[in-house]
Amino acid sequence: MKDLQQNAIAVLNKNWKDKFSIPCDKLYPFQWFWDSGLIAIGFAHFDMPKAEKEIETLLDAQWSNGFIPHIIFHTDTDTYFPGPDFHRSNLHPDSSKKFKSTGMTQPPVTGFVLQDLYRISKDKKATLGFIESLIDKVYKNHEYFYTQRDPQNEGLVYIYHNWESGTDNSPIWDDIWDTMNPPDYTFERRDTTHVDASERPSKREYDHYLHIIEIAKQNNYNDEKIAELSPFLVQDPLFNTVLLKSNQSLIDLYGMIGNNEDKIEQLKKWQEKGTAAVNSKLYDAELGVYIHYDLRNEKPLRHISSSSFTPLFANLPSETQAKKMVDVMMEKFGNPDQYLCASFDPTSDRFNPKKYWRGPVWINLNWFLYYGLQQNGFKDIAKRMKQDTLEIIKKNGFYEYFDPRKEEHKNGKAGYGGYNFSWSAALFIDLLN
Ligand code: 9YW
Repeated sequence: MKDLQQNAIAVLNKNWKDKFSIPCDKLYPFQWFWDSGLIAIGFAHFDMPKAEKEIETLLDAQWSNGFIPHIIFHTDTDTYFPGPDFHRSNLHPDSSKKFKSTGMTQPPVTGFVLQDLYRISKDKKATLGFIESLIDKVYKNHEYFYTQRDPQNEGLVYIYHNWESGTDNSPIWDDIWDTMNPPDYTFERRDTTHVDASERPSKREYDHYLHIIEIAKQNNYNDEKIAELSPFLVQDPLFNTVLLKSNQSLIDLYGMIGNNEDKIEQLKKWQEKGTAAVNSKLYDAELGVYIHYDLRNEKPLRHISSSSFTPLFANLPSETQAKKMVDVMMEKFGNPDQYLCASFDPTSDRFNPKKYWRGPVWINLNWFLYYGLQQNGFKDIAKRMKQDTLEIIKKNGFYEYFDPRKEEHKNGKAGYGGYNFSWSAALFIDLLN
């Protein structure tokens, strides 16, 4: 494993571009929000200045309203579609004057990442000083979410695009696509020139993705208009868990820094309300797990995905809920012939073990679940989650996603998508240490 750790370090150093990291070569040549945060956790184990720079660069691209974009286009390249000329996020009056970016966001990992840097740091004082220098930006990002992304003041924030979820091609979104009928756009895909098309979304799926952005652009990315008009408006359990976990981290970190009582008080209010709302609105007692809610069409999306179990990561479930949820996880996803944890219910007919978010194992989701299980006292299952994660990387390398079926791993060709993928390397390092 120690050799592999050296390989992981080499992957991160190779994907480092002076002040930020790319998720992987060719397929994803820019900086992505949640990738950046998770990558910083890996760097923190062996190169704290790079970890800090990664976060500094990310926050440098923050808009004046507190919003942080999902992709920051640091360079011009035509190997990625849709690029900055399609997104045109500068239509929004508060957008960054310094960086080109998309006009959508991603799971707000920054708060808990700062706390992870502190956990890993060997020089706590210096790291706390670093955190103090930019924690207010993260607070402002949370304020953006609670004031602009919660139209009914429920304590839950919405996402307006599947690319905001991070779980971009989940079968859950099929329910939303059924409610839409976008034009048949003409465009040139780039992803399928780098990766086998069978592992990526279809042309028709891309039509839906682009259509939602067209509507946002027609309204200059105005949040109120998006809440009113976007055909995709979803309260996502993973996204809200990440926000609540980060809230808790900000409370802890402000507590350590001192003199921030007002902010702590506000964060606690968001925290209380959000926790109650996740448990009442997003918990499905019959299924025994957390699910997504379609705010546009006012209906629950009753599917089980790896996101369904992530509230463990922010300690949101009660003991009874947690127990039930882990039973469901083991019953549906825990088959000994499969690695933990498939990204979508392996017993569903929408499950596809090779296709992008429709079944494959993702290292970041396994990492959330490992810590969630561990924190909630499920030590044995946490151990299996960690061992499975390390083993699939050992057998295949640092791929973007992996086949959950063990038999596919015999010849070491069960890794799919991008290769030498940064967060797979970064979180591997964190799990090893
Ligand atoms: C895309 C970069 C991103 C991740 C997302 C993942 C994928 C990008 O890659 O989306 O172009 O499809 O779904 O979570 O941030 O690694």
